[in-house]
Amino acid sequence: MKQENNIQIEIENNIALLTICREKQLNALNQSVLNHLSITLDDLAEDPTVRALIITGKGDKAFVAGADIKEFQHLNTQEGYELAKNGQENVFDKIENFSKPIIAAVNGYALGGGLELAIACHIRVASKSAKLGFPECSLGLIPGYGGTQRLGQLIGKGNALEMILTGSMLNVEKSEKLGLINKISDDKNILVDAKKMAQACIKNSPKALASAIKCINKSFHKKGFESEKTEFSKLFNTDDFKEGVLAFLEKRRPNY
Ligand code: CO8
Repeated sequence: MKQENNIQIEIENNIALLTICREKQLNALNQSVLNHLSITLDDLAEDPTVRALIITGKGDKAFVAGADIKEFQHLNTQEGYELAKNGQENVFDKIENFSKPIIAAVNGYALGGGLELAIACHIRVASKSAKLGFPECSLGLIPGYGGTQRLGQLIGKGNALEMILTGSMLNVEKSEKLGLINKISDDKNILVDAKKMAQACIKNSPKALASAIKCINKSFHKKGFESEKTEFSKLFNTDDFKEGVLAFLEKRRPNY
């Protein structure tokens, strides 16, 4: 096992387990985590002993509770655009297009950027106590790591609109019914079940898996991703965003 800058990596039986380790911040994604996730993905892509990946969060409370709000609270439009662009290109798109199966083991809150991370993965196993949602509009924002695009692909336009516009958190039963997750697992078995899912994939031909991922991804249009970056970054220059983030930090409801 090795740990580098908030990412713990364990490789066993051809499966790499990546654990995001910022437990006190509910594993919120800061730039350091995203940079190291990007480098780790590049390394594992080249490692012939690794045939599938699992991504999870440290502890039993959160998978990932979103992008790190404290880190982006003072950004302007241009900086917000760059942040979304770098994240999309270096992590989220890389995961979606990874040539080996990537399974999200959703072991608690998967919110905002955390749910975007889970839905960029190829398959999702979630523990019974997990909660999934896109609270960005409550912060005066929208999802900026591909969530406005990938969510509708998974659960359909109507359900995606309801989830993002209401910002409601879903339990796993509802999430499974919508197709947002593939499997529900007992909390204590989540990694066992994620590994079983990975094993079910890697008994198959690696070349065929890579081709299947490529072709399935090709069938979805990508033109909305650019609009997401533009709209997301414009919101950084609004009073609503300032109020939304301040309200979160002051642990109160925003007043729009
Ligand atoms: N960012 C930074 N810190 C966080 C985050 C986060 N997303 N989530 C939780 N934390 C911190 C809290 O501030 C708190 O820190 P402290 O102890 O210093 O006050 C600690 O984690 C524990 O959290 P809580 O005390 O709030 O724990 P609760 O059990 O009371 O509540 C919740 C748990 C419901 C998960 C609550 O923490 C919460 O609502 N978190 C924020 C969820 C959220 O809004 N996520 C979306 C963020 S926006 C986003 O992801 C945009 C994605 C696109 C970005 C693209 C480029 C930037």
